[in-house]
This record gives sequence, C-alpha cells and structure tokens, in this order.
Amino acid sequence: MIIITTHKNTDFDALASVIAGTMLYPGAVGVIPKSVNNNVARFLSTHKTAFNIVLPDEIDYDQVRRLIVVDTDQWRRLDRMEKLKRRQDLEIYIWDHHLSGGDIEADWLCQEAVGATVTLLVREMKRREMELNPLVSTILLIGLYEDTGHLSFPSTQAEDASAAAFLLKNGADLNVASVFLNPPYEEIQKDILFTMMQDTEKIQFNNYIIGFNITNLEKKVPMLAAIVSMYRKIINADAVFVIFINDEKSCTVIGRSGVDQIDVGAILRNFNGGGHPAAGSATVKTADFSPHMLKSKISELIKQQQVSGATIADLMSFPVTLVPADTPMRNVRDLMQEQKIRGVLVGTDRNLEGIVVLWDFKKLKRESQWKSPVKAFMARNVITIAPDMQPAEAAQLMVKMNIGHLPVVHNQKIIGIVTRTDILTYFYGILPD
Ligand SMILES: [Mn+2]
Repeated sequence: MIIITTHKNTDFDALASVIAGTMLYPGAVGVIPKSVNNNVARFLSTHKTAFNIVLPDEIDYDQVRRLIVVDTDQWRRLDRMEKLKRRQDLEIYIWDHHLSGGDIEADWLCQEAVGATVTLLVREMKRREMELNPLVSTILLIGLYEDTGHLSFPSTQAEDASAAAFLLKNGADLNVASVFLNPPYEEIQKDILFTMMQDTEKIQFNNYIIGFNITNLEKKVPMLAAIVSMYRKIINADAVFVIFINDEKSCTVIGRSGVDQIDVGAILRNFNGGGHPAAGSATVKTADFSPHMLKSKISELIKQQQVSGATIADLMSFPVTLVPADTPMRNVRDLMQEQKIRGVLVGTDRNLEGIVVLWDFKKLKRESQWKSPVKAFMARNVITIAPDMQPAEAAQLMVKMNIGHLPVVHNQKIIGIVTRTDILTYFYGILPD
C-alpha cells in the first residue's frame, strides 16, 4: 500500500498536494491529519467523499510499503506516523517547496523553492499530459492561490503562474475557489483584529516598518493567519509578527512579510517553527521565552538578517573619477564620454568640492564656455553616504533628493560611488548597457 500524507494544521496547499498525489500514484491513499485548518475542514465537510482520503487511524500501518510526504520534510509535523519512522523496508518520497532541511530521509525527493508544493505535482501532471476534472482542478488551484496569495507573494515563481494556467484550462472554478479562500469574517475575528489594532508597536529597521503585537487569546479563534495578513495591510507595515498567548504554557507567533528582505520563515525557524519568506508561524513554550522576550529576540533576528544582507559597499563602483576644480568643461565632457559615465566628482578624495553631471552641460550656452573651469558649473554640497548603508536606503535618498550619484565616504575619504544604474542592477539584476 502507498499512503500520502502531510503536515498537521493542514492548509490548502497541503491538502491539494495530497489529492494531486492520489492522482499521480494510482491506488495510493491520502491520509489527512486530524487537525486541519478551519477553511480546510469546511471544504472537507462537503467534499471529502470525492477523494481517496482517510484519517490516520483508518490505516493498517503494516501494509504500508511506501510513504509519500507532501508539503513538509519533518517527522514531528506528521500525524501518527511514528510507527513508520523506524521501518527499514519502507520507501519514502518527498514533494516539498520548503527548503528547511528536515529530518525525513527520503529515497526520492522533489524539493524546490516554488510558491506552493502543488506546483511541483502539477508539473508532473503536465509532463504526463494528464487531464483533470473541474473539482480536482479547483482544489489544486485553491492550494496554489492560498500559498502564493493569489500569485502575489514574493515567493511566487513563474512556474506557479503556469500551473495556475493549467488548472484553469482544466476547468478550475474561481467562484468556488473564492468561497474557500475568502471566508467571511465573523464577530470573533473582527473582535480580535480590533484588539490587535489598539496595541500595535511599529519599529523601523533600515527602511522597513515592522509591526509587533502581543494578544491574549481567550478562546480558540479560527483563521488567525488570515487575520494577521489583513492586520499587516491595515497597519501598513512591511512585515508583522503577532504573538498570540494561548495559555500560561505557550504562545503562537504568526508572521507575515510583504518584502523580500524580511524572511519570516527563516526568522521563525529559530523557534522550531517555519514557513516561507512571506508567511510563517511557530509555537513557543513560555518556559523558553516569555512573550516579551520572544518579541525582543525576533527584533534581534530581524536586525541580524538585515546586517547580513548586501550593503552599499557591495554594489558601489570604484575607483572614482575625480577632476581638479579648474579643469575646463571640454575636458570633463571628453572624460565622461571616454569612461561612459554620467557624472564626475570635483576635488580630491579627501576634499570633495562638487559634482558635475551630464545634465549640467545644458547650462553651457556659448562655445567659449567649454573653456571655463568645472567649478563654475558644478553642484556644491554633495550628499555622500556611508559604505554600510542599505541599498534600499540609498535608493530612497536618490528619489527624495532627485540625485543620481552618491559618493561613498569612509574615514573622510571617498572610496566609491553609487549611481542609479548600480541600484537598478542590484534590485532587478538589470545589466547596464
Ligand atoms: Mn505549502
């Protein structure tokens, strides 16, 4: 017997991947953990019989020859699979889009950083030129949309979009999908969102606003993750971490990020949790971290993550072209053409007097002015930056001051220069022509 299972607190990507697995491995039985997310429970209550899926206690484990794990690679996240852990004769396959380096040792695996696990299974369906019915297409699309935020999370890959195209072609129903992806907010969710909004702490790291909130959960609230996503949008933060106090013993942190530079999953893996760059969660014992300690530890980790990212020193150009203040404009122009640059610094590397850029040549009205010294046309009071500045900060400074050149100064000496091209190259990998 082949069984296909996935992580506890099963979300739609996990469920969809199990169902996709039952299509790819004929005869295989899907085993859905007892604890599933609320919207998944809602879906299963009406659709369960349409698929070949059962609960863990309905399985005769002695019969299992192959275990296929989807959307996780960690034993502790599976439900009642301990009996299989020590079996020598068991074959294990993994399909997963988390690169978390879990402890399940697979005989075969397909593990790639795409937006949803189901994308990887759809790839195989496309390869086999399979045709899906509208119901299967719809549940697969729900999984794909949930994990990629309707293809909008930064973790989304082109292949996720083409998997979505395949599912739509096979009749996935967007009306049905939206019912399960956007469940109505009930009083209990509105209450908790309102409580969270009243006590938000926003902290700025470099250019990012991170929202923190600690909330007491007096009762079980379904759809907390969706509430946190909405909360992030309402408070207009780049990322949020909400610490829900479950009881005296534990709290659950849910994180959401809208920027590539803050990897929520990586941060929460420090607390035995996990997820993606855009979304993650962890359940933490109060004995290890009080909610407030947890908050400061997360802030610390965000700072570390930011420091380990690229700085201006990594993307600046050097050496820098400098000319003396009495250089004739004609020579400056020739130099810029020769070096294919749009700006030249005036002075020495320890005494910056000004900058002249391509645009300044428009100020020259008469031919004789080409003999004039550059100091007559240069801009003074040049804005400089430090080498440890973040690229995003430099980009904002350029926009705010409407300048395209930022000399980089370290110990009162110019060591490089950053231009708009450097910034574009860094953010988009666009190479200058
Ligand atoms: Mn997933």
